[in-house]
Amino acid sequence: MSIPDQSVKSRIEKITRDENLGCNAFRRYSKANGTLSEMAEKIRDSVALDLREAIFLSEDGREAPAHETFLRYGTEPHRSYYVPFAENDTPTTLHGILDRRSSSRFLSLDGIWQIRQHAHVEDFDLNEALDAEIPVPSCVQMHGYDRIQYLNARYPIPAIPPHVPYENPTWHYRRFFDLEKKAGERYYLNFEGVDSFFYLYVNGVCKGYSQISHATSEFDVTELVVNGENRIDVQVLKWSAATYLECQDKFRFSGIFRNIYLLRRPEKHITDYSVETDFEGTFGVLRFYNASDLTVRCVLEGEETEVLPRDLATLRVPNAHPWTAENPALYTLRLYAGGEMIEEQVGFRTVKIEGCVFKLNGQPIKLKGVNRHDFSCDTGATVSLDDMARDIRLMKELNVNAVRTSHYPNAPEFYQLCDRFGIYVMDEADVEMHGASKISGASNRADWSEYAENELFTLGIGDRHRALYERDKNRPSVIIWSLGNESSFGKAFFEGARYIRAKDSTRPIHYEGVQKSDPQYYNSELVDMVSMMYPSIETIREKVLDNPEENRPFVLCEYTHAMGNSCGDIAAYWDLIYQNEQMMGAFVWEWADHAIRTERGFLYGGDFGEDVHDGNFCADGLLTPDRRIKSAALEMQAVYGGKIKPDATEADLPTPVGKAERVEIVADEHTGDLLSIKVDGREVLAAPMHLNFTRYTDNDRKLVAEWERYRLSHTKPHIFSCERTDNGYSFVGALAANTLAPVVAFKLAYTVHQNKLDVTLQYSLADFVEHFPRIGVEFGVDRAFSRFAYVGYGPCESYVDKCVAASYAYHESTAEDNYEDGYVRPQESGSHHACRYLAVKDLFAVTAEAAFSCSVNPYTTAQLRDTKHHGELTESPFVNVCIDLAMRGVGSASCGPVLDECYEIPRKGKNTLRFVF
Ligand code: IPT
Repeated sequence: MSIPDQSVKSRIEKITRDENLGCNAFRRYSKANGTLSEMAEKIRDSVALDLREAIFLSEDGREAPAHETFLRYGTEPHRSYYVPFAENDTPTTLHGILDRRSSSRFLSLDGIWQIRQHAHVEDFDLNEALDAEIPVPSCVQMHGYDRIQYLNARYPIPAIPPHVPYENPTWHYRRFFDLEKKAGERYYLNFEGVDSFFYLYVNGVCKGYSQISHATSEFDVTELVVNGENRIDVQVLKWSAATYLECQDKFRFSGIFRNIYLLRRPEKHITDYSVETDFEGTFGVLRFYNASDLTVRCVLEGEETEVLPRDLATLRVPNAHPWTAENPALYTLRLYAGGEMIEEQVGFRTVKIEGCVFKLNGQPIKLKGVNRHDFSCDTGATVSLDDMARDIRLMKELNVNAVRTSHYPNAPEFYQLCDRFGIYVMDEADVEMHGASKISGASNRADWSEYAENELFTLGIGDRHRALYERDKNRPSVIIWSLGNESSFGKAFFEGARYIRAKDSTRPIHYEGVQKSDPQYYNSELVDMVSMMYPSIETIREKVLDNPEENRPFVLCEYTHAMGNSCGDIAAYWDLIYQNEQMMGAFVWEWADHAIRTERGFLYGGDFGEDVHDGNFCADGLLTPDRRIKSAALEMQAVYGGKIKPDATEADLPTPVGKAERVEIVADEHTGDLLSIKVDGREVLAAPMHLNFTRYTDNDRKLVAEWERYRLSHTKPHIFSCERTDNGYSFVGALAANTLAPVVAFKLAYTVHQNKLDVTLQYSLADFVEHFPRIGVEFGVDRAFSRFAYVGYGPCESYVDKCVAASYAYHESTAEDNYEDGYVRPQESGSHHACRYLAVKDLFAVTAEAAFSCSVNPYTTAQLRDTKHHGELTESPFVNVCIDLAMRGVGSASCGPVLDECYEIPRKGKNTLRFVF
C-alpha cells in the first residue's frame, strides 16, 4: 500500500471518497436511486428492480459498477435446493441420490458453449461473434484462457476494497437452446456456481447480475424466453468485490464452473419450505413449514397432510430410526402442489450442546473429520457427481464421518450424498478475507480486524450467510453452520450470523475466526463452540481442557496438516479427543492434494508463470490429486477406527543363514565410505556405502533454513584416524562443513567375520544442533535386486510418530512398490520404523543390536531431497538402500505445531548392523 500511515478503514474511506477506480465504463448505467444499504434492504425483501435503475452509488455518493458492490440483481431470493418433478414423472436415482435429470421439469444447459475472452469488462459486446467453444461447466483457465494461479492466503489483486483492477479478464459465453414455451408456465434459470461475478442476458436483454461464487443464482426468465430457439449470453468477470470475500487457499479459477439448468414450473408453485426434526419417544417428529403462497400436500411414510400457505404442520413417524453417520436412515417426504412433486429425503436427528458436550440424538459423538475442497486435478473447481461420490466412498472406507466444506458451500448434490451415505457436515459460508491479514506485507491482525469491522463488507458477508443457510437448511447431514474461514471477526459479521441464529434454533454455529480477532469477540454469543487450527496438545490443555472458564465444546476445525509425508501427530490428538468429553472432534487439513495433471505430471503453484504464488502448499492432502491413498490417510483410517497405539514390536525373526565363503571389503581411508563388498568375488555394491544424514519432507520446510545454517547440504565426513585391521577398518571422524564446527562426531567400523560384515556406527550431535533429520548409512545395489523383506512396521511407510496404521510383522516388498509415488513434490518416503531384520533378496540380510529404520527405494536421498516434481524423478541406476540408526518423526509442522520433542532423534547413539551374505 502506498499510504502506510493510515488505518485500513480510513484508507478505504479515502479511496471511496476520492477515487473512482475502474468504473468509467459503467457511468452510462449509473442512474442513482438509492444507497448501498437501501439496495441491500430491497434485495433482502426481494423487491424486483429494473436493471437500468439499479444504483451504483455508495453511502457517500460514489458511483461504482455493479461488480464493485456486493449486490445481486434480478435474482430470486435464496431458497432450499430442490428440483421439482412433474407429478407423473418417475424419478430415478444415481449414486444413491435423486437423479434430477429424470425430471421432465429439468432442462440441463451444460454442454458446449461459445466463448470469447476480453481483457476488460467494457470490451464486452452483446452481439459480437464468438470464435471459440468451451464445455460448461468448467474453469476457463483449464481451457487455455488467462493463467492458472495457486495462491494461499494473499489477495491476488491490490487490496483497495471494493475496487478491482481495470485489467479484469472477462469471458463472454453464449449458447442457444430450444424451448417449447407453454402458457401458464414459469421458467427459471439456475446457475449453481460462477466465479466470481456475472451478468445474464436472455435473448439480448439483460436480466440481472449475481455474485458469490459458491451459491446458486436463480433468475425468473419467463418474460424473456420465447417458444422455439432462445439465446443466453453470460458475461463472467474474473475480479469483483466478491474477490475480497473469497480469498481461499486454492487455485484461483474463473468461469461457469458448476451446473446450469432451466426449471419449467407451473405459474403458482412451491417456492420454499423448511423441515426440522425431533423425537417424541419413539416417534420421529417432522415440523414442516410451507413458505410458499399455495397449499402443499405432504406425504411422509403413508401419513398425509395439507399445509396452508405460510403455515406449519407436524408429521410423525412411529419407530423412527435416528439418522447417524453409521446408520443414515432416510425417510421420503413428497410435496405436491400445482402439478409438481418435490421429493425430500428426511433424516430424523437432533443436534444439541449440553454443557460442554456436543450431542447427536442425545448421545455424545466425535467428529472424525476432514476438510474438503471441490477439486479435481483434471477439471479444477468443477467436480462431477462421480467425483463427489468417489470422495464419499473413500471417506467411508477411511473411517471419516465428518466433512467441513472448506471454505464455501460445496455443490448441492454433495450434501445429498452425505445424507445418503452418512457424513456429518460442517457447512461453511463462502467467506474468507485471509488476504486482509497480509496487506501490509507481513501478517498483521490489526489490518485484518479492521476489514472485519468495516461495514463495507456487511452486505457481502450477510448475503453469503443467507445463501448458506437457505440453500442447505433441509439437509440432515448438515449439523453445524460455519460462518467462514480466516476472516477475523467484527461488525461486518453480525447481521449474517444473527440471521442464521434467528432462522435456525436446531443447529450450532462455528467460527474459528473469533479466536484471532479482537479479544472482545472471543466469547461471542453468535458462536457456540471453541475452535482452533493446528494447536499443540499443550495449547489445547492450557486454553481449553485445563481452563475452568472455558465450558464450550471444543473442535479442531483444522489439524494435522497432511502435506507430503505427514500426519505423525494424529494419534496423539485422538488420544486426547477420545479421553475428553469436551472435545467434539477434529478435521484433518485436508482431504486431497490440489495439483494439475499434465503431460509433465502434477504441477503446482509457480509452474504456470504466476507473478505471485504459494508453491506446493496446495499439495497438502491425505490423498493424491487423483485420489490415491497415501500413508497419512492410512494412519488416519487406523486412528479414526479407534486404534491409538502402535502394535508392540513382537515378531518372529528369521535367522539369516549365509552361504558365502569369502567376504572382502575396501573402504576409502579419507571419507570412511565403503567402496566395495565382494562376496565370493562378486561385487555387492552398485554405489558406495556412505553416512546419510539429510532428508526433505514437506514438514521439514521450516527446518530447511535452519539446516542450511548448519550447512547440512555441504557437510562431509572428515576422518581424523583410520585404523586398518586384518579384517576391516575403524574410523574416527566428524561431519562438518566449511566455516562450521562439526555437527556430528562419529566412530565407524567395518569388520568382516567369514560370511558376515559388521557395520558399527556411534554418533553424537554437537550441542548447537537441533532437529537433526536422521543418521545412518546409504548405499546402492544392482537393480536386479529390488525384492526385499523386513521385520518392522509395514507394509505402509512408518516413522517413529506414524506407525499406528502399520502392523509389526515380517513384510515383503520391492523398491518400486515401496516408494510412495504419490508425493507431488518428491520427498523422504518408504521408511519402516523399528526394524530388526532386513533382507535384500538373494544378496544379504541385516540384523542389528538395536532396532533401526530402513528403506529400499528406486531413488536416492539426494534425488528425493532435490527434485521438485514427481514427473522429474529419474530412477537411479541402482536400488537404493538406507539403514538409519535414527530417523526424526515426520510430524505435521508444515502448518501444524513443531514436532514433539520425544520424536527428535537421540543426541547420541550406537548400533551394529550385521550383514550376512
Ligand atoms: C489454514 C487455512 O484455513 C486453510 O485454508 C489452509 O490454508 C491451511 O491453513 C494450510 O494449508 S490457515 C493457517 C494460517 C493456519
